[in-house]
Amino acid sequence: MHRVGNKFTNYNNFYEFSTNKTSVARKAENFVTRPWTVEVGGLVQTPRTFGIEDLLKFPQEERVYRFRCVEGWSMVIPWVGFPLKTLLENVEPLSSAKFVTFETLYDPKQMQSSFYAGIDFPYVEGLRLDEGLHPLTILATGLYGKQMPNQNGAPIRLVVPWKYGFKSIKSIVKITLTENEPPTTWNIAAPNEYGFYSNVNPNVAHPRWSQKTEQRIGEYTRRETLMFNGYADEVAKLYEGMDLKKDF
Ligand SMILES: Nc1nc2c(c(=O)[nH]1)N[C@H]1C(S)=C(S)[C@@H](COP(=O)(O)O)O[C@H]1N2
Ligand SMILES: [Mo]
Repeated sequence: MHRVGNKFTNYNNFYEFSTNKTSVARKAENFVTRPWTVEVGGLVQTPRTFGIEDLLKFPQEERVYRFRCVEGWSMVIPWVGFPLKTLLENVEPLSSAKFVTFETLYDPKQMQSSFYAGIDFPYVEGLRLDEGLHPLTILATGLYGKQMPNQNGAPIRLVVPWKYGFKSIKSIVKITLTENEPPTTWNIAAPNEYGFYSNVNPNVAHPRWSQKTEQRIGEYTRRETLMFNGYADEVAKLYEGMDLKKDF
């Protein structure tokens, strides 16, 4: 298949394939994403395993979002997908569910496993349930009007535009609702560097660099990083009463 090839889709973080951003697309070229299922369960009324074809039947919409990696680079990406809320309502969360957790496929036969990426696999992520139900949170099945390229997390990945990119977990096979805050991959690897919330926040420096500015890929000067990546009007209320310097 023709590979979508431009600087936006060939500059990736997908450590299962490579820790070198410009090698991911080539290493993921033969990644098999059909058939594909996503098992949705845990604290829900009606656990269900969806085939990717079922998920593609949810009404798909285009969402143009800013995307900010914790490393200090950013992009603007036209995603195609649907609100995570649509999927979660379908399985009817129980009132005891407080968090939603996600897991990426880990298949060492397809994913290069001969190097140590510095993180454990399968890659896992999580959100508080109200974050997961927020209308800006989507499951993306494509970008630039095309089906999701392998390197960007085919066939379905999470996109949470007000959080650092590592929360936007790729190639999801499992979604589980839980009562307790779940472990997350980067928090396990370096808890003092990557918190559970990881909201884009120019006022909280990474221990090794400032987060006040960012390099938009393709531009020549750095931009100021915006609180909640520019989505404060929509999401700040989710964090009222929290100390975002402590609960980062
Ligand atoms: N499974 C998995 N998901 C992942 C990652 C990863 O290594 N593995 N990297 C994360 C990071 S750090 C970023 S910045 C984004 C990058 O997404 P993109 O390559 O589509 O721009 O994916 C996130 N999701
Ligand atoms: Mo990232």
